[in-house]
Amino acid sequence: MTDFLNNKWKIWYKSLDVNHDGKISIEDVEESRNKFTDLHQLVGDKSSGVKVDMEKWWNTYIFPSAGAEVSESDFLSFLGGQYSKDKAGFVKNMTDCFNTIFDVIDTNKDRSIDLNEFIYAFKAFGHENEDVVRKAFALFKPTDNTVPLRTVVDAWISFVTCEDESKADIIKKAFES
Ligand SMILES: [Ca+2]
Ligand SMILES: [Ca+2]
Repeated sequence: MTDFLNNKWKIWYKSLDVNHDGKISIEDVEESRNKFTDLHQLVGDKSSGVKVDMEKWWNTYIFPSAGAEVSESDFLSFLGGQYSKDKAGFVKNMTDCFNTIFDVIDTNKDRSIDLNEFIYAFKAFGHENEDVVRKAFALFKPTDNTVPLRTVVDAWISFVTCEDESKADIIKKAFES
């Protein structure tokens, strides 16, 4: 696969290192799901439901086995291996991955992502600079501070699967701004 795609996976890895300690571990899961439920002020069953869904997501799509720490080089070779072996299968897996996490992020279940949901999701993953996140949201050209869920999910899928540098990549641009 191309350097272009490999570099995007590195950005993705960094974005999952919620506590910025250079590795992805169960601590990142704890921090992201606690921040997320706090920001949305979820309580009781709703909070525990979201926490379970988030942990399941990390265990299914990010960790090689449940809760197992993953280094950047492991992460890159894992994605690279899947990609080289079966590109269609990889795209399918990444589609499931982002459909699943955005079902959680869309807390009010209206199949769109509003500015608050967007800001809270980024904060939960350790991206606290709200000005940058607001600029990233604007790249989606929202209407009434809202973007269809599909648009945001498709942008993420393209971020982690598309090796065509000539295509505009909103997520890459967002992380670089
Ligand atoms: Ca970490
Ligand atoms: Ca929503």
